[in-house]
Amino acid sequence: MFSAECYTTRRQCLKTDIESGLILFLGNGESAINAADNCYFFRQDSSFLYFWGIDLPNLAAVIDVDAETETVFGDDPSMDDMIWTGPQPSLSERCKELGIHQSATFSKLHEIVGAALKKNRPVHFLPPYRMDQMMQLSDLFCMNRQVVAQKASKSLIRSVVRQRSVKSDAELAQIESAITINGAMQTTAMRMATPGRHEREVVGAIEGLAYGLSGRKLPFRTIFSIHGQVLHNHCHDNQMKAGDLAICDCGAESSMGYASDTTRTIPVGGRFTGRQKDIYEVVLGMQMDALAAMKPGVPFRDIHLLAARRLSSDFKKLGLMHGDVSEMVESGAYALFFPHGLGHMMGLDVHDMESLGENHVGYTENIRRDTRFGLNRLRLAKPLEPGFVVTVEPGVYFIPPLIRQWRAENRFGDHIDYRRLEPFLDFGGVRIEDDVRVTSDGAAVLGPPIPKTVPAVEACCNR
Ligand SMILES: [Mn+2]
Repeated sequence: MFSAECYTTRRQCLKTDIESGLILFLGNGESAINAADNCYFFRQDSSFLYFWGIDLPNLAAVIDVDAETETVFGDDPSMDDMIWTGPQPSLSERCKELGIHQSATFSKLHEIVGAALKKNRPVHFLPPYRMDQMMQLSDLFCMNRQVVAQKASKSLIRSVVRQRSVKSDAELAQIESAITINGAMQTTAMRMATPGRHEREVVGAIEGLAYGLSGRKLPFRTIFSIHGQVLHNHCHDNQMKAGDLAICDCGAESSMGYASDTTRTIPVGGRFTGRQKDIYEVVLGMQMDALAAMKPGVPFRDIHLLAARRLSSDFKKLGLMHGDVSEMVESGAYALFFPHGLGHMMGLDVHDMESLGENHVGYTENIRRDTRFGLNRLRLAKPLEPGFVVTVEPGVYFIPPLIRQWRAENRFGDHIDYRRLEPFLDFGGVRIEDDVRVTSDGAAVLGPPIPKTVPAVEACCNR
């Protein structure tokens, strides 16, 4: 954990923004797999972790802005618990380490919240995303689950987003440590992507590596697939053969729960074919153009469109698209090959703060979500600020059902040469992703470099 002062300062900023009433945080509980005592790996709620620093289940916390008190609610382990879990420090001891002066049993939470509601004092809380949180809120507010979920506080969301969006040096160090692990995962995948192996052997090895290095589970499910055109492909049963192209999109968590999220595209057998190299260079060019243009004040939507422009002009050179490049971008014709957003914020969550609402995190009053296919999936569109950490993950995919549908409608027939796409129907996809920090005058890829150019990836595969 960070210093007590760090958490105290973060909570102080909330109090300044919120001005009056209670601010309620619900930590995560354990989550049963198939019986109450057999649980998934525990993951604390990221905002709870950010403001309170306690990585344990079944806690809640309240800031009383008017009385200037901060209290964590939870129950100390009983002797019966300790037989199974071993001796644990008491909640009040943990709180003291973190600069929190008050703790109370969990049942006390009902009294505190109930008393505030009776006096019509505002009680601010973040949107619930787990059923147990919804039920707790429903109990505390004596309201139906759906009704109470809609009462999440917009001003609290705004305040939390403002703070969590800008990463401190200590947070950047955590993210870089997660990327260091991620680099080992990627280079291991490159070396293991050999003909005859099953995808799951690679996945098992790199996920084990992550756990061994950080002692934490993954920030999201690994994608490792020779069918990269299926964007979130979680099937790992294919046997790889020479000439396949495998997309490896994976991440690790740092010791304090910060995420990394990188993607590399790997030639099975260690050599890209000529055609694979052509498409790979397009995607690399998209990423390079994006990285060069990122700086404070520039809307990330413009960076997305810049990548789309590079795709369009390169595809024109390859003879797969025709016409005016600006029109290909403006019309959305490019999105046949790049149907997702260029990136997202990253921090304690891989899609940082997504539980607070994507539009609250990535959009503003002035920059609203675009409805065009492709752009409508962009998670982050607003102007960049120094200290933002975002992923930059352009991709090019040949998605057979989508190509067939657009071809049948002759959609963007002026721009897309469907006849010349025919040989690419079995191509798969290419994605390249790095985690990037916005600096005072530009942007910098975080962490130690992971092989990325065609020669560097081939060299690593053959090491
Ligand atoms: Mn990503």
